[in-house]
Amino acid sequence: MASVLIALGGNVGDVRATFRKAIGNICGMAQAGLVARSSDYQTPPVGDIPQANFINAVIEIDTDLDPHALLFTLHKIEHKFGRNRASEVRWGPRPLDLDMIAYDDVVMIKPELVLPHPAATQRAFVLVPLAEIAPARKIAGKTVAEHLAKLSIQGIVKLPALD
Ligand code: PH2
Ligand code: MG
Ligand code: MG
Repeated sequence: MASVLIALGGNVGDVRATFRKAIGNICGMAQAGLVARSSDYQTPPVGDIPQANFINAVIEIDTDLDPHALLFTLHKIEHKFGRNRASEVRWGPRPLDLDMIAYDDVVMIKPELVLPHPAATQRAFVLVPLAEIAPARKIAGKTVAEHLAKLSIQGIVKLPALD
């Protein structure tokens, strides 16, 4: 079993409902167990495109799928919830983005998949939810909490649970 961190993001449609369904799909399609799920956070959009605030969250799963099979599964689920990679703008609005942040301690640099996710350690919208569920996990040599301590968390708001 591998321990995998997945970041969820989106800013089109009912994103929190999409997250709930997408997490169910990930567990079903990746034969994965949900180990931990962060709260949902409202986050200001990062990048140059004026767009709505995002919702972000992070989950930890246990799975026997290898990284490429899991990536394929995540892309299928993004597509199911309305993501269209062919027509979307880079860094622009999207209903669902599923990014593999870390797969055990695997280091991989391939055109289709880089592990750990190279930008994750610079993005507060990933590290704030991640610090809620795995502050001591090491990514690229430092803990999540150490990476986060270097970043501004301005504008990031933890949302109350829906249930
Ligand atoms: N994703 C992007 C672009 N900008 N900003 C926030 N706050 N959260 C995201 O998930 C995000 C973003 C493209 O994937
Ligand atoms: Mg992303
Ligand atoms: Mg992505």
